[in-house]
Amino acid sequence: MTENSEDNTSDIGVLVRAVPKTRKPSMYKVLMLNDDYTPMEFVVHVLERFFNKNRDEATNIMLHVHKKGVGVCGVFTYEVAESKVSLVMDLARQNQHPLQCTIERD
Ligand code: TYC
Repeated sequence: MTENSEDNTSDIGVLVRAVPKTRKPSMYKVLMLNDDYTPMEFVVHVLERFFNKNRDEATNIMLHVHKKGVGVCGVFTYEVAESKVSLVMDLARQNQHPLQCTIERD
């Protein structure tokens, strides 16, 4: 076999897909909403526990939400984003805080 690329008479037949079969999943932001009652420390705890933020990152996000009204906790696939929202809202409800979060297509 030579290195001549136009001579494919002895090539092994390998099918190459023209288009990838898989698509990248749509991503979703989990948004945290401000309210007047949820303690700041609880919001920081939620961001550390469910969004893997360190204390400084969690404090910055919490303060952003406190001042601006809304902020991004993270970006996930739909199922993971929905699961995070459920975990946050369940813990808030258990502690009688009105904390709300929601998802938005990224
Ligand atoms: N605004 C609340 C307070 O003054 C703190 C807070 C921050 C609440 C972020 C919710 O998503 C929130 N205690």
